[in-house]
Amino acid sequence: APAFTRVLSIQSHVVSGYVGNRAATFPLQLLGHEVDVINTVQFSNHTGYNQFHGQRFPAEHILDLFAGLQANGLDAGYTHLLCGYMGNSDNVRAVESIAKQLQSTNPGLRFVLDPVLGDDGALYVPEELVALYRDVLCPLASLVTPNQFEAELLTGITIATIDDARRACDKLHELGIPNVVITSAQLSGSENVLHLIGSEMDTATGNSDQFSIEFPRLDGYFTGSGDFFAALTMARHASLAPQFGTRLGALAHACELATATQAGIMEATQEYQKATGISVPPNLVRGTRPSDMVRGFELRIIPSQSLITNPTKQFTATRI
Ligand code: PXL
Repeated sequence: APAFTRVLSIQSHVVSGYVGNRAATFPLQLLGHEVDVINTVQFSNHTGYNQFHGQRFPAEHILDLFAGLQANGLDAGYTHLLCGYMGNSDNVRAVESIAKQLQSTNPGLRFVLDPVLGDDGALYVPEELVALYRDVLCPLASLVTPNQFEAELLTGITIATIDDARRACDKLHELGIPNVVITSAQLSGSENVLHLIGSEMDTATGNSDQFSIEFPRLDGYFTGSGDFFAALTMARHASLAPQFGTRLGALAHACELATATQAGIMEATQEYQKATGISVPPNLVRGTRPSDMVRGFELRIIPSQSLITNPTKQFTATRI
């Protein structure tokens, strides 16, 4: 029987489109996990559009919703906490408090942390969040999914080679995190491919299973793909970890499956963007956004949902 998991996911909500909880909830549910959702913001659409309306919720609102769950004993069954974009230090502190309370009720609770700080050399949160994530949230996490820039910020290591990435993983393990996934790194000499680098540490023996997965770099607009990928990796790892027990290898297999889905969804999204005449400048700088976002820029998560349960691509982890 599949492991029964109940996830509390604390992320953004958008009315239209797929970022934050709107990118994370569906793949988790489709893969069989129960998901409860706390929204940190409610916006009409993601912030890359010309305009967005809505509100950021204060940290007290997030803590109040959690207190409501506690008042009814609804916090007792969580097996996982998943967090994405927090945006400010009050929200990071609220998540710290929730993670600690959940871990005191259930010492086996797994905290999956996507340390959203920025991308491609640009921070999109206040700078003080780097130290807060490193010193306050990372020590509580069982799985982290930084991108290359975030891993560099958290470790102080510039990642240009596989070996740099391995050292960054080791440094993240030293913070107390057993499962590390650097979700995409542009390594020197690898023009059109990106590397995922993962490392699973057996905390009892100190042995680690380190691996890389190469995948194609696509041109297109993929806002929310990091949120989607973190949820997919979490979902696959939650199902596989009990099967692997004390054996290493669950993280690598989870990343193979998550990458296969991610690559398929991104290809479908790119094909749709091409078919609808949405042009991607050939010299698009990753992280930049078009001046007139339309619905067609959103990830094709729903139309290509079969790729979540049954990815058609196959990726294989190489031990490094
Ligand atoms: O992680 C992407 C994301 C999450 N939440 C909100 C966003 C974005 C990207 O633009 O605007 C509100």
